[in-house]
Amino acid sequence: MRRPVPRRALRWLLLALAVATLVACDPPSDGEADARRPIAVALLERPARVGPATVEVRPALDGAPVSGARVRVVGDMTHAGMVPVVAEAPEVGAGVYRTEGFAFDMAGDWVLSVDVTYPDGTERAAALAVFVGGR
Ligand SMILES: [Cu+2]
Repeated sequence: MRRPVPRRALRWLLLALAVATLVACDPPSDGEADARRPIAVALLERPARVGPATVEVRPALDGAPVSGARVRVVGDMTHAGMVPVVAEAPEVGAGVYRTEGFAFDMAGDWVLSVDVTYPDGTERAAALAVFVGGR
C-alpha cells in the first residue's frame, strides 16, 4: 500500500515553490544596477581638492531625466577610521541634483556613493571613485 505524503513535507514543498517564485519575479533589489534607471554622477570641480565640492547627480528613467527624486551622497575614504561625509542633493533644475554642504576633509582616495529614491519609491545607487589632492 502507498504511503500518503506527510503534511509536513507538502508544506515545505509549497514554501520552497513560493520562495522560488518570489526569486524568479524579483526586480533588481535596492542598490543594484538597473539598465532602465542609469544614474550619472559627476564632480563639478576638477581636479578635486580638499574643501567644499559639488556632486551633480542626474538620474534617468527610460532615457528621460527624473524630477522629484530624493538624492543623497555619501563620501567615504578608502581607508578605515574616517567618518563619512553625508550630503543631501536637492533638485536644482529638471532632473539635475546638486549636493549642498559637501566637502572633502582629507586628501586621498574617495568613493562617492549616491542613493536615489525615484518618485515611484524605487531605490537605486551609483558610485564614483575620486582622487582628492591636497589644497
Ligand atoms: Cu582619510
